Order: sequence, then structure tokens, then C-alpha cells
Amino acid sequence: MKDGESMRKIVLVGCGSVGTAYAYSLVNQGFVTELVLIDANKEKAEGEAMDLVHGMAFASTNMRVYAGDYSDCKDARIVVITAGANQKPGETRLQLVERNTRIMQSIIQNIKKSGFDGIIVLASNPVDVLSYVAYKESGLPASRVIGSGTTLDSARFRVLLGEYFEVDPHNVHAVIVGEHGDSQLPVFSQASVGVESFDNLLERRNNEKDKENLTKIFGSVRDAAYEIINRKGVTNFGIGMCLTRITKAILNNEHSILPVSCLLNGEYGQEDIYMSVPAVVTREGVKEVIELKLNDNEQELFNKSADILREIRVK
Ligand code: 6V0
Repeated sequence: MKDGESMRKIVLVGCGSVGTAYAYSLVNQGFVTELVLIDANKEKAEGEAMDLVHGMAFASTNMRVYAGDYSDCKDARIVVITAGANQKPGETRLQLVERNTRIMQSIIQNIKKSGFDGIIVLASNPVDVLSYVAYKESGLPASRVIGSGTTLDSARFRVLLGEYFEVDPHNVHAVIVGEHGDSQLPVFSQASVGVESFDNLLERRNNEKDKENLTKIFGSVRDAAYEIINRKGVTNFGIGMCLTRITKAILNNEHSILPVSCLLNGEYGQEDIYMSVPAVVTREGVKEVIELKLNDNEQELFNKSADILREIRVK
């Protein structure tokens, strides 16, 4: 892997609601030295870059932001892809698959032509399917093609659980796994608040409403995108911050455990499929897939989620 300035260079492909939320979050967190914006609409990329640059007087560190083209990927550490057609009201993520597969294939070809040798992070939906497309098309090791997956769903889950138990969401350790979509599932069997397991916590609270309320909380997480899209037309800030989190884990070689979409090779009983599970994220990408001990019901739901993802792959 490269050293020096290029270690902090990011190329963003797709400057719509999600891409610009990510770019804005990067500018405000100040751990990147160079951000290149690419969009099919070049003028939009230029306008977004100009707008962001004007805020640099107030940013914590100086950073180059400019509109570029695919040749800029050559020495980038990470290319983040948020390009694609957006989910329409009532449309499932999976219905977007056909359109976005073609878009992803052409983007990856352009990135490849630049000689890029870094890590690809993508959020375009359906993210698990498109991560697999990007992996196949790029020829990169699977460890270097990462989908944002259920990072967003797990963040929503932790925040809502934190509100429910009245604790800081940073102290809630709980993940959503499987598809970033309708067949996702919560892993209650392995969740904890602080160092206390959920089972212990629920026993101690002895509140007969807890079980029902936790089921409702998961429902709100699973349906959050629909609820937000019905109100504001898109979801962008949450996912922008998730992408920033993943970027930071890579650039800072954090070895952080994040629920990202990655290739399963026998883990969780699944082969040759991208799904979200907790993974250790380092400067090399996904260093290790963490195989949680799911209970029988969770494993069954995980298998169903895998079946759904396999069905919608574009052949
Ligand atoms: P948007 O606001 O329509 O922006 C998409 C951008 O992509 C536009 O600026 C387009 O011009 C650009 N674009 C389209 N085709 C290409 C191409 N071939 N090359 C370069 N640029 C291109 O959409 P939005 O930003 O809201 O969403 C982008 C993607 O993120 C969609 O697929 C969403 O479904 C997905 N999301 C994923 C989330 C997640 O958690 N993984 C969350 C929210 C949205």
C-alpha cells in the first residue's frame, strides 16, 4: 500500500444527496487531505466542489476538494461510490438492481483503467448485490471491496436501543446482519449494553413489555428508510456519516469492528455472497470476518436473507 499524501486521498463517484452528505461530513471531520468529486453530471461535481471549498475557511484542517475524472483514482487510497439511481417512494431496494448493476459495472471499468490499487467502498443500492458486482468486475481481492451494508441499520438500532434503555448509544453493542434491506435481522442473542448481556439486562429489568418493545424497535430500524423517504424523499445524512466512519477506520488502520457488507466464504454457512456481518476493518480493508454464534432462529433468518440476495443477482 502507498504512503504519504496519497494515503489520505479519496475519490467520490456520485455527487447526489448521499455523496454530498458524505463529502460534507469528511470536510467537517478533517482527516482527509484530498477529495476528488466525480459525477456523470460534471457541472454538478464542479458546483459541489466549489461550494465545499468555500467552507474551508472554517474547516478544522485544510483539504483540497475539486472536481476530477477517473484518472484521479490512480493514486487514491479509497474510491467511494454513491452513484446510481435512487429509491423511489414505495420502491424496494431490490427493484433498483437491474439499473444499478449496469451503472456499477461501467464505473468499475473506468476506475480499473486508471490503474487504481486501493480500496473500494460503496453505498449504492442494493448494496450487497452491487458490492459483489464491484468485487467481480474489479478483480480486486474481496477484502478491498466493502459495502456500507448494515452499518446504517446497526447505527439506527444502537441509537433507538440507547434511547429505550436511556444509555449512550456508544455503549450499546448490537448489530443488524444480513441484507441491507427488508430481510435483515437483529442479533439479539449476542447484544450487550456496556458489558452486560441483553439476557441479563432483561432479566434484571423484569419488565414484561421489553420483549414487545424490542420487536417494535427492530421494526422501526428495518422500515426507517421508507419512513424517511416518505417524508423527505431521500436518506442521506445517516449514510454519509456511516461512509465517513468506514473511511476513517481504513485510513487510520483502526481495526474497528463494523457491520459491513463483505464476501462470505463459508462463514455463517454461506459461500460466494456479499452480506453484512461484523468485520475487522483496517488499512487493508476487511481483515477478518467475525462469525457470531447465531441462535437457530437467527441462523434460519440469515439463510433466508441469503436466499433473497441470491435470487436478485443479475446474471
Ligand atoms: P442521487 O441524489 O440521485 O445521486 C446519484 C448521483 O449519481 C447523481 O448525481 C448522478 O448524476 C450520479 N450518477 C448516476 N450515474 C452515474 C455514473 N454512471 N457515474 C457517475 N455518477 C453517476 O441519489 P442518492 O445520492 O440519494 O443515492 C445514491 C445511491 O445510494 C442510491 O443507489 C441509493 O439507493 C443509495 N443509498 C444507499 C444507502 C445505504 O445505506 N447503503 C442509503 C441511502 C441511499
